[in-house]
Amino acid sequence: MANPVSLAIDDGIAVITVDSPPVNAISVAMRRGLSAALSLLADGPVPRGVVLLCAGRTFMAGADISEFDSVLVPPDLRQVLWEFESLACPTVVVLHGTALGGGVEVALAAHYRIAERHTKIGFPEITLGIVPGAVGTQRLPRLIGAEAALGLLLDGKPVSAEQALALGLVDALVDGDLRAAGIAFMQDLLAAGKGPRRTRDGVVEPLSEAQIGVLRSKSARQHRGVITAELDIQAVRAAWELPFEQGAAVERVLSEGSLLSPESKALRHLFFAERAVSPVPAMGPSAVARRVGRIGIIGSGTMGGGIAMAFANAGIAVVLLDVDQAALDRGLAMVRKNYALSVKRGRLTALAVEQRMALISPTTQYADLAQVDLVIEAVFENLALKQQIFVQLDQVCRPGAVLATNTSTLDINLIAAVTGRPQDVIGLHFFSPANVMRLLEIVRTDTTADDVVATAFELAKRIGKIGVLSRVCFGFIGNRMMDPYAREAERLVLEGASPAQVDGALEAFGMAMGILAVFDLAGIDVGVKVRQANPQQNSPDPTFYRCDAVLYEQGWLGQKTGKGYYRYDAGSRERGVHAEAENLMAAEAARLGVAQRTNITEREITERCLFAMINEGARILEEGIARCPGDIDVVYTSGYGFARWRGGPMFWADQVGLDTVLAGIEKYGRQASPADWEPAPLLVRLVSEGSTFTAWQASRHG
Ligand code: T1G
Repeated sequence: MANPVSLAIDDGIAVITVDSPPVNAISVAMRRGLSAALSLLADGPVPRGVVLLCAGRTFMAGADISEFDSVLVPPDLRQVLWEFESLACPTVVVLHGTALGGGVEVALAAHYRIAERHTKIGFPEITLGIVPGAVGTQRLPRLIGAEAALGLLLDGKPVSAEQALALGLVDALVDGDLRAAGIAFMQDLLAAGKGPRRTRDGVVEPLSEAQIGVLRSKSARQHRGVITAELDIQAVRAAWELPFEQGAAVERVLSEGSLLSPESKALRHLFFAERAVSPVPAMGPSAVARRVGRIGIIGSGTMGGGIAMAFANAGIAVVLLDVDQAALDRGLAMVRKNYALSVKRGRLTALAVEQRMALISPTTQYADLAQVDLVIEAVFENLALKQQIFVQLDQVCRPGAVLATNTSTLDINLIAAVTGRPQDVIGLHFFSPANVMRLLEIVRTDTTADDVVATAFELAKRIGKIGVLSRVCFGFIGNRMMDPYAREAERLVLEGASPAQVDGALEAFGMAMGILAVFDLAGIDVGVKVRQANPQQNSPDPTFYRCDAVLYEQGWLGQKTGKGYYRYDAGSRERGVHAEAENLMAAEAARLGVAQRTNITEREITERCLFAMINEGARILEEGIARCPGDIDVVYTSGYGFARWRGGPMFWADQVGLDTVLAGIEKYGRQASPADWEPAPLLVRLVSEGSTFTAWQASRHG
């Protein structure tokens, strides 16, 4: 293991440089290197001062997360930092890039801190379900006060260098050569006769319960269902209730416990799954992204308008095409209205809105798409119409332009086939509202070229989205797995559960919104029309989506009509009981011979919905629609409101045990609708091998 830490003496000042690309994560090698450097300094002649900085694009971005699953190898960072803080000469840390988590804890143990002007500084541990573990919860409140400290820990987002300066987290901002700036700062300290200034010697003013309450409720809104916030509060409380070393011992227990929690395992799984979504590195030299300067969008409805905003927000020019001026005017008015809302909420300035609107050029002429580098078709779901559009695109777009469709159900192979350049055709499935939702399904056809896939992934990153690769099938990854999940939710209503009971169980599990409430929000007609247009996808079971059908027949289309699974007062999104609908659905159950039960439990609801979803996930994996279980988890947590602290459906299935999932599938299949409960062959096989989705994935790559 190469030593990433080097030590040099410059004019009597010791300079410790850490160099461990890509992000200087604090690994065992780094802890060893730091410890060795500190021993040299402690044992040898005392330098006048110590400067610590990092090479590369950033200061330490925290502890090495990949080491968290194994027993931590000594030396312990806490001990290293104790020694660092104990040095007899003054010490300064120079921050740059993204100084995060354990990296900031290193800085807190220095006597002084300076930061390059563009540095971001923060504690993202809460997003990983971890309490900081290198005594940050004790030093930070001593440095900046308990309220500001808890604010940073519970928020999880980094602050700017200027904010850090205002908080007293850093002492000065610097520019240019970091090493020179560190040495200059140290020389000024020495000239002014300043010596060591140990954070651990500070005192902490206690917070009132009311102050804690405010921080707690803010965090609860931000990190729903996550227990780490409460643990952070306990740790910081120890900072004012106990002496430093005892407080550090409290933090240690809380931090080590948090590492073992299911919540943290799930969040760490997602950290790596989100960084592994791109298939491009494995594709080799054929996958160099094409250059994309300007893009075209066809259709200025809700979807097209939202997509246009997503690009304009990233500073990318858009040509927005619709059939006539009236449609364009409506579309642009909607975009403007959405931006106005952001201005009202203080998220955007009026000037920024004008700059973004100026990036969107409306047109009714296909000829105006001649010079764009990528086009996204976002008209309504009709194969013939989309094919006709692609024929036109083939005629007007320049050679090498990427031609994308935002379809959510259609066979993109059939769209690609009408062009003379099927290798340039790809699916870019955005989620509504497209300017907000993070997920982008990138759908590769049988003929899409590698560099077109690479272009899509690069573009996703540029507009702040997380791209996940899917192959072509009905509904791709997300909607295809959603279908059996929703099928069970609404079948449970047919069997006697109330919509509130079904949604309540799903929300208690951790879904952002119960699926029946989602249907009301999206419009009951949307799903009904998709099923009417694709009868081959429907289950032969007579109870299949009958509740939706009942609502549709009555014209109860959800929020837009004030009635659906729930009843809504005018202008309100609050769900009320829609007794009339529940009665009609009970009558439908009677007609179908489905006995309504009063003994449906929360457990049955979550198991039926989630096990059905996981079963479909197993099929999707086996068919190669999704590359890996982690990709499915990213789709669900970033596009479908699946609780991050559950890790996504496939990770959750592994935690529950695939044998339990399979036993449930078999049990519910015996209970009713056996045609819909056929276990996926992959699931059966993994259970027979005592395996998991994670192990299956590892075996394919190991
Ligand atoms: N550990 C291990 N690997 C990491 C890592 C980390 N902390 N941070 C990044 N990587 C890898 C990442 O997997 C990817 O690898 C590559 O670096 C580039 O990352 C003791 C308990 C720093 C803002 O949570 O937020 O400190 O895919 O693609 O967009 O109390 O990475 O190339 O193989 O994301 O420029 C707290 C997590 C840890 C920071 C850079 N720290 N990292 O973003 O690049 S807990 C974090 C980030 C802790 C202490 C506790 C971002 C970034 P590969 P990237 P990027």
